[in-house]
Amino acid sequence: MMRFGVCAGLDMAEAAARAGWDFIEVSVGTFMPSEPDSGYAEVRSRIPRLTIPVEAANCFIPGNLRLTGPEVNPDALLAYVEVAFRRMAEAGLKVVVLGSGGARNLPDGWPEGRGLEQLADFLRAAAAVAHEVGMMIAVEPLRRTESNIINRVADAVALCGRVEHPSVRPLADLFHMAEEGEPSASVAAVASSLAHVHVADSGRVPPGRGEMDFRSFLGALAEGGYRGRVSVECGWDDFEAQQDMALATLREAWAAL
Ligand code: LER
Ligand code: MN
Repeated sequence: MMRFGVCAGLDMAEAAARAGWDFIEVSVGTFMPSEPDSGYAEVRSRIPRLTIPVEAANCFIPGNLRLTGPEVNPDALLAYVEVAFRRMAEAGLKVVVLGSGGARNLPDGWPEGRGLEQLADFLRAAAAVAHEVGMMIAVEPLRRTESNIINRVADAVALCGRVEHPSVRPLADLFHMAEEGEPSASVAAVASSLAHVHVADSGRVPPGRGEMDFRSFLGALAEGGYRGRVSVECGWDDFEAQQDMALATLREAWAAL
């Protein structure tokens, strides 16, 4: 069964619960990994009281903690990752998304091969922590305007192949696929290996407001063996007013398969 969720801050969680989403996806910053436990205490106490589970988080690594280039600091990264995973796992999360275009962007002139090696090294270290707490890391291809490395689903598949750890698997974001000219049906070939999926309607508007053929995308995922989480990640003019149609659009597309 697919689980349909929505990217939303904790302040939007109860509205998302009322609309009937299966889960929400917050940003890793919600867990304040650079802050001591005392600074995180208030947020920590809010999460168990929500009436919707928080199952995923994106924006894993902030832009100031470099993942590639000459300024990578493995100790600082590991310290951040350890706190993030401890707090996310305690809150019940299952998957964290490494988009993090700012942190992973190759500096001018930095060879792509070295950047990939640095990303693989980081992912191996982070995977060990993820594995300990029973979470997955989803490697997200981002359109070229947001990242100059890992732009296509095949790039994420290749990087995960290089890391070779069961806790690190690729993500497919329908918006980035469309921006990079990847046909939505192409996801079928890798669907069974995916850790997570993001969707939006064309132009990153809420599902139901654009031209996207969700039936064909969800059909390709299902055909390829994916049965997991699908998060809506889009811009909202009015979250409360638009989310019912967004969720209904996905559920109807899935039911029509
Ligand atoms: C992150 O999941 C993503 O898709 C980025 O485009 C967010 O800006
Ligand atoms: Mn995304």
